[in-house]
Amino acid sequence: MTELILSLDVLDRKQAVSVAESCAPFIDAIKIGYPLVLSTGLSIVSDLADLALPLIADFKVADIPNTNRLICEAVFSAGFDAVIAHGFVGADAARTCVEVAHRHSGAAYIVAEMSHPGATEFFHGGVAERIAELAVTCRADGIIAPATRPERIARLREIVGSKAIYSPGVGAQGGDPDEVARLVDGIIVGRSIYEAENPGAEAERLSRIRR
Ligand code: O7E
Repeated sequence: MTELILSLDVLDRKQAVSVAESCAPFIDAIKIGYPLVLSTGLSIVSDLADLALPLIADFKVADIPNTNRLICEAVFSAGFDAVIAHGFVGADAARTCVEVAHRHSGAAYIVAEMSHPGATEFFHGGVAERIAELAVTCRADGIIAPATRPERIARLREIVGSKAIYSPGVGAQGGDPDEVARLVDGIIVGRSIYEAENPGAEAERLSRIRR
């Protein structure tokens, strides 16, 4: 079954908790990134802990190995269950994120290719494929691949095999959930859910589409 991951990119703590609570019965995890953490601080993690859903830190970690280690240690100490890191920084830096995650019994996912139009400038021409190979070598738990380009997901699937592929870009960015859900392990959805009049109902609708 394809998972549904809520991308909770709202800026207000009350709204974040309210959206998460209404969606909780229909989602498999919550992805939290800079917009929410910079607005509320890391205490948002404890505010969401009662929902008992995995919390994924989308900090797209992209630094030297030592700094990546410090960031990932802070992520797992804060209570997150998984971290997202960039792979273009090289195997040593990416592997550090994976090692810290696994030491904390968590998961680490590597961004192989991004979903926005400009991503083709650098990720195409073999780079995304090399990052996907790196993710396999570094024993990452999975990769991030673009819902806006299903053909690219299929290509990256050839490289990562049964490793998880999580895919943002459904809805607001134009990706078709029906088409993408068949190719990936989880779709990551933000605005289509949290900007809906009834976020819980939209999450429920998407949860039915994916199965
Ligand atoms: O377009 P939305 O509103 O459904 O939100 C998509 C979310 O996924 C948002 O947090 C954005 O930062 C993130 N994202 C992409 O949209 N494209 C990418 O290529 C990568 C990500 C991302 O989350 O990367 C780590 C999973």
